[in-house]
Amino acid sequence: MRRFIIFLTVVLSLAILFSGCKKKEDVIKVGIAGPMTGAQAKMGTDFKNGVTIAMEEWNSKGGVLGKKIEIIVGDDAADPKQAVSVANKIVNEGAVGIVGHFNSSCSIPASDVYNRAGIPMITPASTNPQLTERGYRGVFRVCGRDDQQGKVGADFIRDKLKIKKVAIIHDKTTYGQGLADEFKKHLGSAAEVVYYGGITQGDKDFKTVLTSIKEKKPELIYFGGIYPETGLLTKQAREINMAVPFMSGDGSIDPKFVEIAGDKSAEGTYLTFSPDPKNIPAAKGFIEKYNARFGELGPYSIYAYEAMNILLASIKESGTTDGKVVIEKLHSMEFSGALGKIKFTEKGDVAGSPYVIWITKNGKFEEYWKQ
Ligand code: ABU
Repeated sequence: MRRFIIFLTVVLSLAILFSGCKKKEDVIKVGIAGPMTGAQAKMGTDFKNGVTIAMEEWNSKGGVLGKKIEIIVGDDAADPKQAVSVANKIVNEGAVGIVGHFNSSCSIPASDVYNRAGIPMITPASTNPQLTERGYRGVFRVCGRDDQQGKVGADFIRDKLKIKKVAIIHDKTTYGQGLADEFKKHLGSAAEVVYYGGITQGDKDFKTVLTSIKEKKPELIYFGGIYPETGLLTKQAREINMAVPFMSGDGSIDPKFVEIAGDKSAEGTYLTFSPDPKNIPAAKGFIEKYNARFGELGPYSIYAYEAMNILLASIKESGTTDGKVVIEKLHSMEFSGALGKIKFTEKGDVAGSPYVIWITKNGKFEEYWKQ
């Protein structure tokens, strides 16, 4: 009897072990990380929506390498510490690659985790140059960089607006301050910077800093930061009778900015961002699908969709999920998809990423100026 119980225990243990192994091999898991909660949750939701459409399209065609794709959603709440925990969790759950994160301040520390695990990471939206300047072979982005974006903003001020006095505010984050500094550097002596200083992300009342800026009579206020603060700064500037135009970057070009600022306050705000995907013929199918299912496209919805497609295409072409092989495939392939042709540089940036100036008009964003 004792022998039979031991035999049964061994058989059951092996059955459990093998059923566990089989389950592991049945699907290919991809991590998707960004702020799913908190003030910037709109961006995380846009990521998730775009990636979900890509995953469903691939799964409807049989998945990749004969396996269905599953996503592991990680919420970093735009917080660098949570981003590292989320990265570890995603790696431990067996993800073979990552689409994320949103904030550069999250992507940079999280990339240490993915690099150690030897899996590729493609961010749809983190634009701080430092992300791809640290020599990590497996770190990629499908968006541009803030050294490109800050320069276009400064060129616009100098060549088009011909403004001579600007105030510069940033949100003290890797992205916000980094972008403000790039803008300031490229502006050089073309305009006088009458104010330069930081506010704190999450604060709600900026009237003290705006009042001191008002006294310096800038012709434009540049803000390096994300839409919740851009919205409040613009709204509160109008409340203290400052009609001065605002300018910001890709972190602010979201309908939420207008919702927070109000149509009238937001009117005329300049924003740097990549060209409108509505003008890319290959993006049409995705945009229609997205609109029907999730409503208006967010700025980075299509970038998240394309990051997922690129990751899965590189796995397919590699014939394996082995991170080392997939990473080299990402470096060597040219991808043709919803954003047109994408080829990564040695650093993992997109070769030739153009920025244009957008303007806010009647509560909507439209392209306004390009070099
Ligand atoms: N690039 C927009 C905001 C995300 C980030 O880079 O922090």
